[in-house]
Amino acid sequence: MFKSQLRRAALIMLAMVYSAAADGPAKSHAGNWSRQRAQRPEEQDVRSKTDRAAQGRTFQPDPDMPAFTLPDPLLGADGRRIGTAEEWKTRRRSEVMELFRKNVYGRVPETSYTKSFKVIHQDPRAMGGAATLKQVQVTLSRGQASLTISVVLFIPNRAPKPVPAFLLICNRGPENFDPTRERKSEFWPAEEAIARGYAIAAFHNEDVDPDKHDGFKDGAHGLLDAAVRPPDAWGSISAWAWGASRVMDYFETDAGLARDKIAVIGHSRGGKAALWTGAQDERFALVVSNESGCTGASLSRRRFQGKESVARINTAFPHWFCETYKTYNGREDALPVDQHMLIALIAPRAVAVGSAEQDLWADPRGEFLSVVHAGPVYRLFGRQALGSAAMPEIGAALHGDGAHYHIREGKHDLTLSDWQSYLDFADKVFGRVK
Ligand code: GTR
Repeated sequence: MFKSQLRRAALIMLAMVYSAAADGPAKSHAGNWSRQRAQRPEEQDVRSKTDRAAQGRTFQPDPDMPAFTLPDPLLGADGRRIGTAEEWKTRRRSEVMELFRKNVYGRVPETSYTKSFKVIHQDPRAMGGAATLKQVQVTLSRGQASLTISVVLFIPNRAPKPVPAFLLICNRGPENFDPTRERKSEFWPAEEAIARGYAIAAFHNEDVDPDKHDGFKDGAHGLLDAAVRPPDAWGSISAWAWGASRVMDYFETDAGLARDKIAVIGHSRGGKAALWTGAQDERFALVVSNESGCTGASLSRRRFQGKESVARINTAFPHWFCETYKTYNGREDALPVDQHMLIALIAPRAVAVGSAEQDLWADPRGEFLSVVHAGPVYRLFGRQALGSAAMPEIGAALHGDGAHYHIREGKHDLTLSDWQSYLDFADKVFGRVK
């Protein structure tokens, strides 16, 4: 036991030296996943299991793939380079946003609608007195038509208000965010968040737009679309992101929540939506993508066998993105953006990306490299982002200045250990630990 701890400490030090060497005097460090906060035994169980199996292992080398060049986030459409945060904010950011709207996620129609919030159930003694439960209906209406997003929200009772909060765009069934807590799911570990002083909320993505290709008749599209959908009309990922922003509209009215400390999180297709939410809606202070893969955090230009491609995602899920995106099927190099530019749109706010070792479909290294290549935009704001160009070892995390990355062993999923890693980073982002 003692021996293995020593070995781990040596590896952590090595990784720290390596990451510093790779990218200057960054504040990031590997291995803190297992080093920090040893106080809760149930957490240690999860972490030590991961660490035991993975100790010292790094992610596998890249398979063969065609060479590629990433578009430069700092090169403006007029050919001039962006050199300051001010130039990024006033010139380049909106250009990049527009490229993503036009070519990838589509554009939300400007149709006007009204919104209302209704707390339909409240329990100040939920979770054995640890939390207050609120079930909130966010209703968006246009004429006689409306849609309602059902939000489950727990706010910790024994924490000074207002508290930071996590909002999950839940792409699995609502049983994963059971308000009664009879069913508990690692996908949304509410007790864990509450114990750590965070509010935690979730809504089902299908409340906003059912996840099926029905010709955009139902959900938010049915509510807001014009009779003819242009080639850059929004798809379902964009609709879910829009839904997350409407939940944020409610959060801003809830005095228990710190409106400047709200994180949006999603897994896989929910992670794609979380990134697009955070890119557009600057009210989110932290954006978390768990294994979001293709057209989420991973770089589209990395094309290899076994990884999801633009053609494949557009074929399997023709309703997720705008029509124009399909013109890039098999032509990733022609895209005017790549996904590092999506991460860059979040700068200088905090971003966290997590991968799983066996989730090759999502391309873990491609997810890591997106964060690395968003670095130049973070640096305009004086932030280091990850501060390392080397992937952490399996089971470890890099908590940089503005950005986080971890890779754990195992398969495609959002697990308690992923959440613990994001909560650790949130503690840092929100100034809860040094
Ligand atoms: C897959 C899809 C991925 C990812 C995943 C999920 O089938 O190819 O892009 O979104 O579903 O959402 O679990």
